[in-house]
Amino acid sequence: MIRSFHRLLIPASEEDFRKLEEFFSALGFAAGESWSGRRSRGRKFEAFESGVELAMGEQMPAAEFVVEVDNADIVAEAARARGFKFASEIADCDWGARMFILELPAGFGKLAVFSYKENWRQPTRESQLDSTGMKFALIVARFNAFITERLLSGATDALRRTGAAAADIEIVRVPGAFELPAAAKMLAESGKYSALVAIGCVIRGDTAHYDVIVNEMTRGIGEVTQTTGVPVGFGVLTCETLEQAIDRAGLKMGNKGFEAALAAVELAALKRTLQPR
Ligand code: INI
Repeated sequence: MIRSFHRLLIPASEEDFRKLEEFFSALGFAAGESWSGRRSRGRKFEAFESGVELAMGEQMPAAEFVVEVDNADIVAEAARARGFKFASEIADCDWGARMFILELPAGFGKLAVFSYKENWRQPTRESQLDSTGMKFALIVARFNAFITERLLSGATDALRRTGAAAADIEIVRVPGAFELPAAAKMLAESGKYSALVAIGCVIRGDTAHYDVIVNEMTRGIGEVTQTTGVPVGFGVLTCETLEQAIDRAGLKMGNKGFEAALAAVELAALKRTLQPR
């Protein structure tokens, strides 16, 4: 059984040894075993996965050493800041990576550093924010209309910007946040909509039963998605003060209605990819 595999470099001077130590440490190799005898010493640098790699074909890196990192652009910047010598600048490769090549100190050859632009080892499903052809219902609480109307504008804006037609966006009004789950359930069960967005605003100062309303409404809205399979974007502000609500309805902290509509589009798009028509 093989215990370890290392490429042995024997620098001609202490100074070269030091330069190489600094080079490999700066690139992010983990410190390995160090050893010293009466007339010799050594130090290992480790990488998570290492060994021998065989390759052939075009566009292979012209380097004796090849290192894969998480983000080659960040490592290239760090290498430049330390004055390392580049044999070739960072650039896209036709095999889907970003790569640059460094000259090793003390004439030990070249080291290619690359990162993949996409994580092909761990494919990820990410839906496009495309609502073209989808149908939506936006359920809006009248309570705190000063805020909820702004959230509604944000939500409509998000749907239109992602491709939904104005005629495919229906607006349904309810008295307060407490009524959102029941209305969402009826609309979801109608089977007419790709997704819904629930819009409301509950302010602690306005209600002695804030926690009751918030808990019931949040649980109810979550349950609609889970029981009907129709995504419901959660565009309800639950705030301590009116000022916090204003900030989240289009001022300093964005627009919760816009965010909720994008989330609904993303889930509806995901559903579309999961369910063949
Ligand atoms: N409804 C809200 O949407 N926000 C509030 O802050 C609020 N407060 O303060 O009470 C509120 N109450 C009304 C509630 O949602 C119901 O509409 C009402 O209780 C009738 O069922």
